[in-house]
Amino acid sequence: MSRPKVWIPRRLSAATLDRARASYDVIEEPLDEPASAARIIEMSAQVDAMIPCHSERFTAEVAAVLDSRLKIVANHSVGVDHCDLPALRARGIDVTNTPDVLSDATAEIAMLLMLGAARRTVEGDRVVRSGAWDTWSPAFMVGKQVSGARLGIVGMGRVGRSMAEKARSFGMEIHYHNRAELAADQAKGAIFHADLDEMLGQVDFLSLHCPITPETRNLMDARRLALLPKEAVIVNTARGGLIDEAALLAAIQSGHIAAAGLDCFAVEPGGNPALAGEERIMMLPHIGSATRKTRDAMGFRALDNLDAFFAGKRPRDLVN
Ligand code: 8YV
Repeated sequence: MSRPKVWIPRRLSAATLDRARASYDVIEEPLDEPASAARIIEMSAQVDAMIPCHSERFTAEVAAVLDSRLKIVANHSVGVDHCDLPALRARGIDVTNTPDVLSDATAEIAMLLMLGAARRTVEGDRVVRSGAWDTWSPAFMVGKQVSGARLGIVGMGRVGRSMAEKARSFGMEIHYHNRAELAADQAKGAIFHADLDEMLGQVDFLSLHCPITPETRNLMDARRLALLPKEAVIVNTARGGLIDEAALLAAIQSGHIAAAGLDCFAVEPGGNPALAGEERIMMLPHIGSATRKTRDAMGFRALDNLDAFFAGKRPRDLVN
């Protein structure tokens, strides 16, 4: 029997590709940019499965014209906002994701951004690197202390809980807003707020870890940013569209928000040039899960889902 054919449009880890080649007929197309809708549609007639990233968009329009040969989209991402899940289900196409395996790597980047934004890292690096460091005083580059402060987490899923775990080791008091209150063994003392607005007034740092949906788009708009205490710090490693970037910039420039750490932007790749002149915003190019260990684990999790599917079983991470 011939082996299933799998399209891998992006440059996945070497270990992932080796394992994929061992089990499947793989069409590798290591693009350094997202595959276009036209390419996705074209490839759907040639393969039984795809392993795309969050950068390949399976909109309702794309789903409607995919070839009936394609049976499964085994994403190399935990986020599935790039996939119209009902539209793909309507075409009989399974969609899977890669939860768990990227939680620690993403929470590490959230910690990095929280610390980096609070302690003025962008400005400090620039001052030393440019040779402009010509003075020192106890009043020089004073930032905001993370240890012992209050952290609000929006979205207490796996990444949010990993962030809470790391923040606890800094003695932070953890607050969270989530669709449902967690059981005590998962909350580990974190304080639940059913109402996001109510939580915002009670935290010094805010970190976003929820998916983007029509309900959460622009979740942190001008009104909610104003609910944070003066000189709060905001961190986003989830999806750029959760924050109204113009409102964030205005809140930073007014001094209401002290700093921000962003790993994701409304427009990616590229980010928001309007934020670039503001050193109190630390920015990274969507690298939350970009460690060798996690990239291998994500690739393997996507392949586990494919293996189950082609063995006639329900993939562990089926999301539609
Ligand atoms: C990845 C992500 O970098 O998993 C997600 O949803 O946004 C990131 O972890 C990306 O999807 C890699 O494929």
